[in-house]
Amino acid sequence: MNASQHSASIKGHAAELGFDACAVARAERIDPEHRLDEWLESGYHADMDWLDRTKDVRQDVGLKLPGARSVVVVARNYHAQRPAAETDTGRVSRYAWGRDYHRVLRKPLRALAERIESLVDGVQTYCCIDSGPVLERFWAARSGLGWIGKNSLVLRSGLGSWFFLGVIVTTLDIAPDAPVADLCGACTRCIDACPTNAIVKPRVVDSRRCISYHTIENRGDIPAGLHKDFDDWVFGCDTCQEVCPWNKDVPVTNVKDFHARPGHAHPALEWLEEMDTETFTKAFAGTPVMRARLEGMKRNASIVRANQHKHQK
Ligand code: B12
Repeated sequence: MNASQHSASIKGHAAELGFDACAVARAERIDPEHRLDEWLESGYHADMDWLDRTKDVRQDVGLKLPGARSVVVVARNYHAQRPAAETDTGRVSRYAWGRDYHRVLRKPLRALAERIESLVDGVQTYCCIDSGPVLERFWAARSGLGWIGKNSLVLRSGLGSWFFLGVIVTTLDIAPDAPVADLCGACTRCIDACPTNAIVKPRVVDSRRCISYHTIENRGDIPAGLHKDFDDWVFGCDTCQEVCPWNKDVPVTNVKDFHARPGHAHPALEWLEEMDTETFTKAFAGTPVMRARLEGMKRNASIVRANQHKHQK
């Protein structure tokens, strides 16, 4: 098999495994044009120090997998219908309504890696879904799986940005695909709609202002000046995706695990406020919400509660 046949075989298997898209890039060191250094130096990572600590590996997959030659990128649609909200509830971002995507995607991604390893003796792979030191969006753009939208998320025609990325770095030589055109055009809806002005310029998010960062990753106090702009978001935020024209008419995912569990798209504020560790674990174990921890969810619920009081006045 040659490099093009490898590509066809891998993409065929990715489709069989249920991935909605698969594309390949040549594994090269990411040059400074990527601007990770600039982003970190600007402090846009807030207190996510792990991004800074791993920046060398993030810019060179060869440090993670010596001899790396190709990067295979896959996408999995998580788009589901938002249930109607009841009163006195908060809003959870779409990606977190069901089972944790790391868990859902681990097996199929591993199965794809095994297929890659089986193509030529001695081939090695490294799999990553979100938590590994890999710049997944860079590789998605470089491989032509999609383009980087002004909200910094990867967009693909037909899928919008409602998909998770997974990456396999491999020593196998696979024919690379070409990047696709940026189709954002003159549109600035995501930048204009961000309630906290976190998109400081096209494709650059300042986490210190991002509702998603504060409600999920921030372990401390949330700056008081931002509270009112949280509106009813208790976990994550989808505003910059909801306004995106490419996100209209995206098909509903066939992954049942990503559909909303009862009460999880709009959890009752009182339920969150009064929750003890046992109830929290029972309700959210195995879902992305665990990342915020119980204290984080209580903090977020109290901000949303205060916002709702203000609306009622
Ligand atoms: C840290 C992180 C966050 C942080 C920081 C976000 C950020 N914008 O960097 C926080 C907590 C805020 C966050 C939030 C969200 N995240 Co997040 N996050 C990550 C993580 C772990 C690393 C991202 C990273 O390295 N950031 C540093 C920046 C510098 O790197 P980058 O984004 O690749 O940078 C691109 C642009 O900045 C661009 N760029 C910069 N300047 C310029 C200038 C020009 C001219 C150009 C052309 C380009 C350019 O260059 C890069 C292109 O490679 C990735 C998983 C991974 N391992 O990659 C998931 C990931 C990006 N997140 C994801 C998701 C789903 C989200 C949320 C939608 C969740 C939610 N609903 O709340 C939000 C979206 C917020 C937003 N608009 O970004 C998905 C995105 C899928 C997709 N379709 O794109 C990922 C890929 C996880 C996954 N495996 O699916 N996230």
